[in-house]
Amino acid sequence: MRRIYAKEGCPHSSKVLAFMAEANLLHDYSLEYDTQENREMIKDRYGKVMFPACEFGDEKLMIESNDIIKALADEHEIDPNTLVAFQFIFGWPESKRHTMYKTYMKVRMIQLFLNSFSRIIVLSSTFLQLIKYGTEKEGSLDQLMIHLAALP
Ligand SMILES: N[C@@H](CCC(=O)N[C@@H](CS)C(=O)NCC(=O)O)C(=O)O
Repeated sequence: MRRIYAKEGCPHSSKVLAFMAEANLLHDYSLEYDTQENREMIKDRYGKVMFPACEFGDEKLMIESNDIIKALADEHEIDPNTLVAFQFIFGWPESKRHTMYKTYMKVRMIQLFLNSFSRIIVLSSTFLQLIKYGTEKEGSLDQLMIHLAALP
């Protein structure tokens, strides 16, 4: 099984792994990490330590993340432009990626806010209805409170 060497927290490694995951190629590869043994092996074969690194056919080691993605895409006849999640995160120039993340986070915050806001509305209107129901039915808020306290 061919090996792909990745380093935790390395954006270039993440890019290759995101491509491989969405292209469904990860199961064809053994995923290796930044260990002392692997560092020495990469240095022996390539001359310097660099992640990501990917083995190809004749035990050749490919180092540049974009070259790895292109080689894998060609080999498996995959067009990286058709991979939606991969493009969403990595299909931007490096300089734009940060702005894109910030915009995404803002949208996410608004979504979360609206979500909790609507929950509060639903909860308070339910509570108001309960109070209304209680006062109409039992005639007093105290009665309702006793009922609510007795609920399991
Ligand atoms: N141009 C390379 C850059 C790769 C790179 O800079 N990798 C860093 C980690 S993010 C690395 O391996 N540095 C050497 C080390 O960690 O020992 C690519 O896109 O693959």
